[in-house]
Amino acid sequence: MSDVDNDSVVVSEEVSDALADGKPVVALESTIFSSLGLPAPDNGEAYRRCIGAIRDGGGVPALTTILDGHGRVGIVDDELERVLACSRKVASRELPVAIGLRWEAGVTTVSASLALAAVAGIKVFATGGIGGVHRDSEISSDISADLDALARYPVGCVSAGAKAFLDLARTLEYLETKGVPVVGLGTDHFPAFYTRSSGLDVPVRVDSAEEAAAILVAGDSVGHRGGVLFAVPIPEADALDEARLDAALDGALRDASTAGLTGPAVTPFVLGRIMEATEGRSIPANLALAENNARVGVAIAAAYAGQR
Ligand code: PSU
Ligand code: MN
Repeated sequence: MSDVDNDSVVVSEEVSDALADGKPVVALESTIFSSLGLPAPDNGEAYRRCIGAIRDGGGVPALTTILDGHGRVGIVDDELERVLACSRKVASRELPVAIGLRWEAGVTTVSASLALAAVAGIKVFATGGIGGVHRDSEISSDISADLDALARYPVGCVSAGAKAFLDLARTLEYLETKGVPVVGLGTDHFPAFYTRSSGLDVPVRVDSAEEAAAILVAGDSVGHRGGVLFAVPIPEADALDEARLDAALDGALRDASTAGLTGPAVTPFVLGRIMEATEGRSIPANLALAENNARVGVAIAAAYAGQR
């Protein structure tokens, strides 16, 4: 392992060698692979498929997480079980807490992962779906830290949009306010995670990894301070039926409100209820879109490495 700056963030040897050699590297979050994101054994399966897609694309995966009081970028195989079993959520605001107080383990959300990727100098990050503006945010004030992290860290984030339990129109509005480019990859519409379209337009469409990478390269050269959100629809064959899903989402949100949950507990609770309400159909869809995003991520990272 080699250190970045100090030993707060430890970048694995494989990842730091790849970065030094200008090879494509794709950062991943760890919450999606923990019990907060997917039930076992699907979480391990999701991880293996994402890693496989990145390696098949000629890249190096960099899982971000917290272990033994360090922010970690890249793990070795025998550390994986600790990550999969962890349920201590680390968003960007918990990064200083987890490292400063030497938490034994923590799983990073999109916001914390973007922060760690930026520290390590990784330009591309892939996940399933980002957090966003919650439907009741005018009452709860619940807006995911993922959105501010996208505005802050100079990393391209590949996601299948965000789940429709969020207010996607206001999520897009917030990203515009914060100056985050939202780019549909092969689509004119912002995807809604399990379904290919939310019905909302994306402001920009590209049709290749090369074009996506060109936006990142240009961002570097004009001093664009934050990241870019690349929105990739779930593959057609894996998409869920929209009507059935809407019923599941409404039930999940009602249950969350009855349970009186707030803060970081909301999203994992709603995810769990959606899984139950779709009788598990959401899981293969989730794995397929995460793998697809990892595949797109490595293509963008490779194009970025080539253009720089
Ligand atoms: N959306 C999903 N699956 C997930 C998450 C979101 O479909 O696992 C996780 C991600 O780690 C994301 C986090 O960054 O939830 C957002 O949580 P919150 O809404 O508390 O910001
Ligand atoms: Mn929240």
